[in-house]
Amino acid sequence: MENFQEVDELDFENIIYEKKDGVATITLNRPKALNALNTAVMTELRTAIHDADEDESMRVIVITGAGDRAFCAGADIPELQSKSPIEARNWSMWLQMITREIEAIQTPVIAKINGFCLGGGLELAMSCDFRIASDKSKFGQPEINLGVIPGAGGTQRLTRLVGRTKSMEINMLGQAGLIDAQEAYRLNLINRVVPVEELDNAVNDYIEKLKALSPVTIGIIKLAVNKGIEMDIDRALYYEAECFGMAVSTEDFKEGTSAFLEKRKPEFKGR
Ligand code: DAK
Repeated sequence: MENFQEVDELDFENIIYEKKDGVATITLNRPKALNALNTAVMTELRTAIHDADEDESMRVIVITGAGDRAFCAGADIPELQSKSPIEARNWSMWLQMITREIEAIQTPVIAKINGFCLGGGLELAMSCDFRIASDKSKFGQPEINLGVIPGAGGTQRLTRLVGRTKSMEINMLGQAGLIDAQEAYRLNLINRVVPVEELDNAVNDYIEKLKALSPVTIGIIKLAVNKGIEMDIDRALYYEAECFGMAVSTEDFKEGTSAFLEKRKPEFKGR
């Protein structure tokens, strides 16, 4: 879509992008605006995600927020206010496309949530494969307080994750419906909640476990889950069987089964 070209990865101004030991970390870096998402942030985020996914040495992507107050407080409200209805629709479709890309790429993506996770920020986190949060985090879809509705999956992914009862409450009550991390965990919205000082360790724990497994098989599981959930059960099970066949065609399948039979640790190559 026009105006949303990719940027040179070296020119990042709104995110911090680091690649180290197989982990690509993307830090939304507008702490004074609680890391609100504007077009510049999202453009850079998208470029970084693609760079990380195309780099075979990167086994996990972590998305987090700068500072100690927020993962992301949602779409940038001044930018949101400036949009015409057609621009807002295009913007919405573009943001939705990025969340779909996060769901479709092979590399597993962890949202490391360290504070407010609201509106478009929660929508971004919900498109990730794992959500690990500090106990200080707060979650919600406060768009209704602005007279608008979630535009990047808040009414849809939230419903799929927590069910209709709580999705309706969180979406309709807006600011009054914010929930804390314990409640988010109880509702299945996040994978883990830990004291803030243990957040790095909790994320590293997931990273180490993921790095020990086959990246191609992880990618196939992502597709099976994310595509299958939108299908009726017969089609979804058939799709799972197709994915299963694809997994069996990999070198990593031969390695995994051989390692088991030879009573040794597998060495997956991602082939
Ligand atoms: N955008 C821009 N700036 C923001 C912001 C945001 N979403 N949230 C906070 N800030 C800024 C504040 O304006 C303030 O800036 P200064 O006044 O210091 O310059 C600074 O961050 C610190 O915020 P507060 O002073 O308000 O801090 P408090 O601790 O008092 O309150 C809060 C924290 C998170 C409860 C509060 O800041 C807040 O309610 N923020 C707004 C949260 C919100 O409503 N989020 C939803 C935004 S709408 C779409 C796709 C997606 C979406 C919409 C359409 N399509 C593409 C069409 C998504 C929409 C949204 O996410």
